[in-house]
Amino acid sequence: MSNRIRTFEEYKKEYQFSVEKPEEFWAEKASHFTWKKKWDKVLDWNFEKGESKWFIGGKLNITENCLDRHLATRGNQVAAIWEPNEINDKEIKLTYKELHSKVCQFANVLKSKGVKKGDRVCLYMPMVPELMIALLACARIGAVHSVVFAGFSASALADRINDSEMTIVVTSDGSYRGAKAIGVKKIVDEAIVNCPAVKNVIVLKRTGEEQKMVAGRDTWWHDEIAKVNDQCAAEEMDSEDPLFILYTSGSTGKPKGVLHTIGGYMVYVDYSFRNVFQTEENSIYWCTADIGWITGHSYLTYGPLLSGSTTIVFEGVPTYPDSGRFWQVIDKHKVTHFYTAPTAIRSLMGFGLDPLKPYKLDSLKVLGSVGEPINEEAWHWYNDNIGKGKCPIVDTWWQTETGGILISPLAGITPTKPSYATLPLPGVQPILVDSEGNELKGNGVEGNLCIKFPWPSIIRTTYGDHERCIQTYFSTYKNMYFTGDGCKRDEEGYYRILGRVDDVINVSGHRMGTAEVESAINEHDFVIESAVVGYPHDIKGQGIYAFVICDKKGKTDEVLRTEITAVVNKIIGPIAKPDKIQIVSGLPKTRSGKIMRRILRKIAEGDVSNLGDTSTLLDPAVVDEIVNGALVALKS
Ligand code: 7RM
Repeated sequence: MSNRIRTFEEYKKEYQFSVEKPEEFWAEKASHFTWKKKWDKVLDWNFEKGESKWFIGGKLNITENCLDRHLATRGNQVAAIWEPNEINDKEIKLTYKELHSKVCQFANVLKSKGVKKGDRVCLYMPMVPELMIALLACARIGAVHSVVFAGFSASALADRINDSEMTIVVTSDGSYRGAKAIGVKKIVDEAIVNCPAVKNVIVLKRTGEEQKMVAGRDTWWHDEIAKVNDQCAAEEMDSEDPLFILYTSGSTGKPKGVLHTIGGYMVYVDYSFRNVFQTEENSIYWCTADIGWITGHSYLTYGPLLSGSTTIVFEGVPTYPDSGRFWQVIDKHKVTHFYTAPTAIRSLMGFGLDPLKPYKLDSLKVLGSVGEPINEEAWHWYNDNIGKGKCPIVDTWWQTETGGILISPLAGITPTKPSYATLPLPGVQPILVDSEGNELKGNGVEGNLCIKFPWPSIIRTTYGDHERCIQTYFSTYKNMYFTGDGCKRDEEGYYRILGRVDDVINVSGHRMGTAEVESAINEHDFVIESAVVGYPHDIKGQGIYAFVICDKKGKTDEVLRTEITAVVNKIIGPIAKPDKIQIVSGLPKTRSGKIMRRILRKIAEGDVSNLGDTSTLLDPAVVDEIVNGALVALKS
């Protein structure tokens, strides 16, 4: 378990070395793994073409590194603990040996369905151990997993299945989340009506709710595993073969399938996990993210398993049966490392300190935050009441596209600073630029955050459309990866992420393109045009504010709002539900027809005193009408 930085001095040395000799640096990190064949060359890259290749010619299987490699030393150690939704239901613990056996078993099921190396497999499942098992089973046989968060609607699921041409879906009958049982399979059924290529659906029994099984297409997980054994050799994969596709929202168009490859992702996720969290033998690590997001891929599944830790898979929600659930789970399993999102912290803060009283929280050593900027108030509450002032907080900045954490403190090793992600990890070269792409040198500057040199888990492509990958990430500023985030480097050289500078909003740590929400709203028959912006929200970080022009046909605003909300639910899912919908008669547009979002953002924020110059608008009067309507909407 070494291979960890242990002092601030060591960090500085390692950082320096990683910039001077990146290839030597990463070759050494990669040498700690099991390779079937060593790489011929560490790195090839060309940002103009949006290309990065790592450990070229290397052959491996990531599951041998997550599982087989540990069997001799920690086969009987618990790899994963599943904590169910119901507080009184029994947890499930899987040792490395057991997880290995279940992964091989399900890998054989996938093979029996004809799934081959390179095929894409859709996983649409709740937080059950079988999701982790299915994910690793794909990697075992060289299939590419694409997990779709089970909160997405049938139409969002169908879009993803079709975009990456998936022919098999693994799902469950239903799921439990808090007091609710949700039908999952029926959403898959609805989606597949529009996915003619899907030939197989494997259904895990979780809720026992009656299912319509389509003959020749749908089979039960438990029937399938009964037919196969648990021996499955790991497929030999190329370092640059795809490992997974994960869809994420951008500022334009439909969500993109971010593609990561095996070797570089493995090396970076393992290195960043060990160093950021500083786990040790016997650590009990809990990341509360859903496996359907990148955090659940990198730091609930791959990172912890690569390093031989014990990782918790939690099925429930923070507020069920009551708002002490997180703290109860921490005490129950003696969690040492706890990684969650600012939105969860802010929402639990709202319940005061009473829910904490029954719990000691004395097993905790390290706290983490991810997904959005953590405001100072939430940082201090987390630090004082959960960490009791003794646990370093790692505020980890990264993205689906970066694969792993790029800017963060190393727990207990490098300094922390409330609301700052602080310093780049070794191997990461951030650069701040102005809107023309000029480097902002020195400290005490603010600009757009780019990365000027590749790291091993950088995005390889957007599935099926490499041009879009180049356009989105590598063309805004020449020879740099553009993150889409604004960032400040303070007088001491610490980085503070300021939020998105593009038309992406971050609602409870979930990324959403305003264009995506608008296009869902526009599906309502009466909607003529819409404009969506984010606005500050006490718990969610950002809320969704939609300005909508409708042909009302006698309907009231209230009715229209309800109907529009239902349409968004249907097209994307509940996570994209607008918090405010204001029906307007016009939108502020320039003479060339561009919506002035800057003005709408200010109105949504409630900052109407200073809307800037509106004289260039086609119809300046529309602004007054929107402002008046907004004052009413904001009070509601
Ligand atoms: C891991 C994840 C990425 C976007 C990113 C930022 C925001 C994430 C932080 C953060 C401030 C953080 N992937 N973001 N972490 N902002 N501080 N520690 O969230 O692809 O879903 O989102 O999230 O804007 O660009 S993501």
